[in-house]
Amino acid sequence: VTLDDIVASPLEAARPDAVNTELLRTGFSGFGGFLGRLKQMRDALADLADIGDAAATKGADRLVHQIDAIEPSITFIGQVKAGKTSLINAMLGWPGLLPADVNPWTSVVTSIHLAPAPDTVATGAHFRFFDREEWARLVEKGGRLGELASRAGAQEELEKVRRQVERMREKSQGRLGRRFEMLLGQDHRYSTFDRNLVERYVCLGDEFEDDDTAARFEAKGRFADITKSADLFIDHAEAPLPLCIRDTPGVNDTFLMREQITIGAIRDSRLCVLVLSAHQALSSVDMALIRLISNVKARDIIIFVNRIDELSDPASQIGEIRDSIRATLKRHKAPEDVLIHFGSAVWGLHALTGRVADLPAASRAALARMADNAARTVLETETELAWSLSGLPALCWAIAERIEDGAGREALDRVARGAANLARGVTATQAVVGPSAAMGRPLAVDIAALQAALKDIEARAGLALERTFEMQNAEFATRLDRAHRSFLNRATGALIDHLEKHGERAVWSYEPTGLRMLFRSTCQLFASRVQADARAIFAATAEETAAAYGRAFALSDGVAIEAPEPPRISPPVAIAQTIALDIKGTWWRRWWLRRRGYRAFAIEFYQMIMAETSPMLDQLQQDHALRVRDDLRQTLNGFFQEQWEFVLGLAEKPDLSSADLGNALGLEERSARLRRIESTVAMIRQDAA
Ligand SMILES: Nc1nc2c(ncn2[C@@H]2O[C@H](COP(=O)(O)OP(=O)(O)OP(=O)(O)O)[C@@H](O)[C@H]2O)c(=O)[nH]1
Ligand SMILES: [Mg+2]
Repeated sequence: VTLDDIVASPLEAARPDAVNTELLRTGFSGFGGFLGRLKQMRDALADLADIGDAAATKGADRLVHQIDAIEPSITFIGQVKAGKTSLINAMLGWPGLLPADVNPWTSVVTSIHLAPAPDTVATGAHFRFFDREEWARLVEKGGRLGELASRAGAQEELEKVRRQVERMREKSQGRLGRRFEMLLGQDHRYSTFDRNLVERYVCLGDEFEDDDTAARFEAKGRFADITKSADLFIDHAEAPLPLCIRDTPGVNDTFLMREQITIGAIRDSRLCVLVLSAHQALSSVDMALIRLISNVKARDIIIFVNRIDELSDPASQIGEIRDSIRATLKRHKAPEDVLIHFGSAVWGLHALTGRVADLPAASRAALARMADNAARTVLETETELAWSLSGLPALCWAIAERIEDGAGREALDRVARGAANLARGVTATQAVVGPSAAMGRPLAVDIAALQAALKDIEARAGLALERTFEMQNAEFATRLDRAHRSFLNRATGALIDHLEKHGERAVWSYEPTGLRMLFRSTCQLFASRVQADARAIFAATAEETAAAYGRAFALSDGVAIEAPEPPRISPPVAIAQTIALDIKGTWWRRWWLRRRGYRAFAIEFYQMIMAETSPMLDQLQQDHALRVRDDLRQTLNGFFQEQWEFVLGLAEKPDLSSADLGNALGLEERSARLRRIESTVAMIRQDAA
């Protein structure tokens, strides 16, 4: 069997024709305002490239690339079977795009990259497998749950996890045969995909007892156990701009094996849609979800309560569900003022395909009852009504709004700052080049001195940033450590207190919420200090750079240079990972009953919690802090890249040619255009602010 045999011939590489694209557009039209601003920005840049010299054109090109690269991402997380995958299919107007069914359950973070295009077609897929080391870690330790059980000394639990993992391993080795070992660490790329292909890589699905080899190769989920990530690429006719939509496994994933991966997916997306099931809302088993969203800002979460078609009377029950969700969030100190939307992926999919009449009777009745309640101002068809009540257009609008004033605004602002600097550079060049050209004199700027000055500023700015970061980071480490110790002492103290009051027989448990809150506020403090320091350094850098230009050009009013905005610091989602104290399972009881004597309890408890929480601490000090440092460096480098483009551009014209002279003669007209561009850029920035 070769790889080609494994790849089924594409069945549905293009979207089914029957989809009502008008409905889809109503959802995506929410992006109108943001798109308008992107277009203004592009126009201003085109104009700037037109007026300026080669260096300005290069700078404008770079900024246009930055606009092209804006790909806001949205991660869907939520309860198992809440309908995450179905919602994504409905939002993209492509029923059956991702396998959503009773059986195939998503086991891999799947990123769908949408690119606006005339037609909607699948244009590529990229699947990565775990490497040998990652796989060994999963299997040996059985993921987090196994690690945790082994640390707690819960032998029986550990055995159970081991057996389960062993079975899983045998299963996947059986599925993949001799090629199993070979596949680890590899990746598979395809120039298109269909549902069958995706199923093989991302859905665990049912086990199959079949011995038939052919059936085994055809079976879904063949690679799912060892797939680490999936990226799917789609040209999309209604997509208003490039978007990345991430589907994730339900959070109570077996053995918490992939918890880290889901946490990573949330960190990489600014915006999260938390999908809940209407008849489950937020139940007590969803602490892991609550932990996850607790570390994200309320503005960056949208809750979508799906499956309202299964409620007997959605119109009246929705209010109760909303209240209960808010109460739960409040009780667990999670952000309360989160936007909550309601809807049904099933209604959405039926509306899109014009099959509302085929809905099950109960579902259709619920739709009718809800429609009676909704204020209907215009006569809508049943299809339009179902689409509207599916909550999908409203969800799209909410997503668009959050992107427009969140990640999108930041990306656009970065471009606008670059454009403002570019425009000022062009102005400054003209102020110098113009008059000297008119007088037939060579450019009277000491380029070498200017370059030396810029080099000096760059070196000192880099050093200042590095030093400040080191200082804040050391402080951060100390504070984290202090928080960690104080939690450990408090928890152990509480344990001893319990033992003294109630003796050893009464099982006790301790909430780790306090630790997370301590860590979170330490991270917030670190973030705000780093931001403030970086802002000051960037401002001083811009000021010195402006002064250097002023001197070089002998300009009386100098030049104003826009400082870069410090990068956003992503939320420390690592804090959400499950630790032993979160799991109030049987193993805890057994751990408890096996211990004798206060000393044994206290010491072992301290050690276990220490071992459990240390990885979290490491991740904050390593991954989180180093990411912050990289982002800071990158921002500063970007700023200097712009400056060098400008200065090196100047250096390229030591003597003025007649073309420059011609350019210089159009100075008046150019200045007017420049002022227009500058004011457009300023307006975009003001709108954004
Ligand atoms: N009645 C009803 N069923 C739904 C709705 N959304 C999804 N389903 C069904 O619920 C089942 C699970 O849907 P999925 O979209 O796979 O759910 P998921 O959240 O991606 O599930 P996992 O990936 O396993 O966590 C499927 O049979 C869907 O048809 C809905 O709004 N109403
Ligand atoms: Mg799914």
